[in-house]
Amino acid sequence: MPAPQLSLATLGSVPTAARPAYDPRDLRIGLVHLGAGAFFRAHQACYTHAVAAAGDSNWGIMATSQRSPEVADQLSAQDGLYSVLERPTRGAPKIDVVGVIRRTACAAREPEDIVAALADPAVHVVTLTVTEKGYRAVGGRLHVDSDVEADLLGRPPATVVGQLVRGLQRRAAAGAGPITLISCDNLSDNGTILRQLVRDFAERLTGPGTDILQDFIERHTTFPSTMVDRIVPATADSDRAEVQRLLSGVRDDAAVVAEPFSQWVIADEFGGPRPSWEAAGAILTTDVAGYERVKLRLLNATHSLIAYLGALAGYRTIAEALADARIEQAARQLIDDDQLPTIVAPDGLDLIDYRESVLDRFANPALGHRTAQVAMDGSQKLPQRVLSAVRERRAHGVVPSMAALLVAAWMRFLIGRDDNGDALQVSDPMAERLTPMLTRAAPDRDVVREVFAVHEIFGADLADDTDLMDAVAYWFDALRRHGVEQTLKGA
Ligand code: CS2
Repeated sequence: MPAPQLSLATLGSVPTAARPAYDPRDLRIGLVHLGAGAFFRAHQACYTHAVAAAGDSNWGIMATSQRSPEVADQLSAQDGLYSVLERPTRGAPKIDVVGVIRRTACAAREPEDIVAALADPAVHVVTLTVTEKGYRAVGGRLHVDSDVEADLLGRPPATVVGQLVRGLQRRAAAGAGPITLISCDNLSDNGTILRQLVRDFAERLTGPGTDILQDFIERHTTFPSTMVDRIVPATADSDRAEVQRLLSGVRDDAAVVAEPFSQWVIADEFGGPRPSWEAAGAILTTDVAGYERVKLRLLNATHSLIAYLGALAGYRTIAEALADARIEQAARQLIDDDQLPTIVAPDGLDLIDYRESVLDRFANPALGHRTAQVAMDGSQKLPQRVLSAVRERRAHGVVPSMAALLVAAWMRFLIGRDDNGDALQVSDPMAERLTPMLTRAAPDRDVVREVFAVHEIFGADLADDTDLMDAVAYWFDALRRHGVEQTLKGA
């Protein structure tokens, strides 16, 4: 007999301790989320779950996936229910069924539903986890590619910014009240960037109602910046099997895995009502930029370095890579020598404790977080994780050596073979453009110069920085010729 699948009908069969402390049917939709992947389910949705458990039934979520109908369909087959499997470094995992997702849609299939939901007077907040590339930003401005162009011409919107602006347009016309749009992606100053992109799109629209829209964006829409933090590896079959065991035999196709740690810092700039996320530990503050910078430069940059070096050296997971003393040493050096000097700690945050807690979290072997997962989309991640700090060091005349190693390791990774010659899983929206540059037979300095000329990643300033390019070329050559182990031995 096939195992029963998680749904409202089978919820009674899962252990009481795992069930939500509220009846999901009682929740009204007050929130729309774009990008219903694992990170959202293990992060923002958990904060809203705690708000519902505290008795506030105004924040049911309409969760929308951008391209993948499977995500929306999987969740809707389970009445929006899914579980979060929390895996500590040691000891037993913990499981919770979350019931705050009350509706689902896929933007590629039901774009109209999203636009309509944004105009619903009961909806007050929109959150987004659409990954760095989902914003289509270059240098903080909207990159008007053919998809954005088509959205501007008025088709049902296929881009994230298109969906938001068409929704705001409908909301403005309907007089549905103020709204708050919250980017929860790892971009620095994500709220300011989102506002700029929304403005860029809206300013290109012509025709009746465009001044009403622009006025609505300026006066009734807010864009708080946020810092989000929780390690969420892709769910593996073995995780689903464990979930089924912990749910007393009930199968969950939408389960997600996460570490116990979770942090959410949000700028307190809401246009209308909001869930009391602080009851679940979120920090509402005026200094998000400080936290964002710490997180992107210390956690994410180091994560990327471990991922590229680890993948090249043949390690499957972040924890395995970090257990290699040379890789750990490089990670510590990146933090101490190159990134920490660019950081002013937000009040009350001890940066040394922060560094140690980050390395401890990375070392959690129970997560099985793959190096290939963190290595994805490097062209979109490196600018805010490392290149912004590089610029600051260069302004002080310093060539940050470990940051140069990170850039070189990313380039070496894009070649697509590890140090043993085995194929790597490369996934990057710019790979098609970059890989041919990296694989051509040419001196390392020329290869690095050509890659640095890609302004979308390096800007115009770094493209002229010969000392920095020399440092990157040195590491790139060493990694190519000697591999990670030998290169780090000499570091
Ligand atoms: C990681 C992040 O995949 C990546 O690039 O660095 O997803 C990281 O796990 C999270 O930002 C942690 O909050």
